[in-house]
Amino acid sequence: MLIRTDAQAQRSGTSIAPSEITPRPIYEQRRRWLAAAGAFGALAALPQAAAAAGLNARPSPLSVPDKPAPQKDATTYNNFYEFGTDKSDPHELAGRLRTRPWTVRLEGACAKPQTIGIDELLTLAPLEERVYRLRCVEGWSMVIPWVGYPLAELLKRAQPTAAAKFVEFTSAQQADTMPGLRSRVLDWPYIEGLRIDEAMHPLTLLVLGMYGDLLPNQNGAPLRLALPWKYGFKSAKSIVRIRFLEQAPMTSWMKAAAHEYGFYSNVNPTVDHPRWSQATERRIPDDGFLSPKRKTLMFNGYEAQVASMYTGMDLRKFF
Ligand SMILES: Nc1nc2c(c(=O)[nH]1)N[C@H]1C(S)=C(S)[C@@H](COP(=O)(O)O)O[C@H]1N2
Ligand SMILES: [Mo]
Repeated sequence: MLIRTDAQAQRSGTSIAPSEITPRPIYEQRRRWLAAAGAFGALAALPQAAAAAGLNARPSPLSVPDKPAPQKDATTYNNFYEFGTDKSDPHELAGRLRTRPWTVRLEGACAKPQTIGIDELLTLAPLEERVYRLRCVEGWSMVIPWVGYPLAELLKRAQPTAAAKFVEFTSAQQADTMPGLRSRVLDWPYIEGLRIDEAMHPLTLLVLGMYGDLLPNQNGAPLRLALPWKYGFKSAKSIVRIRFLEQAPMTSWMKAAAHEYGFYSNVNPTVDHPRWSQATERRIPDDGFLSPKRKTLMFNGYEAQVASMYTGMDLRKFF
């Protein structure tokens, strides 16, 4: 069965079951047909598009109007250092990543520590399609239609206590499927962190899919974050553990180079990375190497929604 109706989903009590997810080749074929029919560019605007492609997701008012990158670019130009440091490594090498069974452990400063399986995660809250800008610290950006729901929906189930001031995210470490782990470029597993208010912010998305389908391995299957006002590396992929902490966690990138990667890492065109200017960016795939670069926006264009979390903070010091 390729397309599930709402009635069918209701009868079985779930919005989707892993066995009913469209096999990749069929999905690719449908994508090509959609592209040929000219429907591709209108994806974000079509309420039925995500449902027809595999996941039942309603379009979110928090989407940006920017045109999403073609799926091909978003799935072949990636950073996922567990598979290597080249942009082509993740899509060439992530195929062996085991994404089923998969559980996420919630622990630390919370009243209800628990382990949740991926199938339950897929039905925990209504799925939304959110078109977000992703700005990589290396100076490129992409627009991606994610499918997921606010991370807060998951976090509140663990009932964080008053001591929970920060949240730590740990990515999977599968020695036999992740060739990049053999390189000491980062201290594994990949660890990221947020302040609790950032983690609970309605823009912070727990991502389970993109382009209307489940996440491809190279994009962080089966679940990752999308934090559109922060540099891309804050959006940890293939998460297995979420820990509530009293102190800020030490992140992998801070360990690797604390003067280059700050804990906050909010997109800020006025604070440069030592090796890359953050004032401008190249949008993939629209901006070629010869086109003029476009200006990077404060908080990546999400200033109205997030600036109040940082009032009174010196953003040069807390970069
Ligand atoms: N576990 C893990 N998460 C990660 C990374 C990584 O190397 N390992 N790379 C980050 C970086 S630098 C970016 S820009 C985004 C890229 O996400 P995308 O491949 O879906 O575009 O993932 C982030 N999440
Ligand atoms: Mo990045």
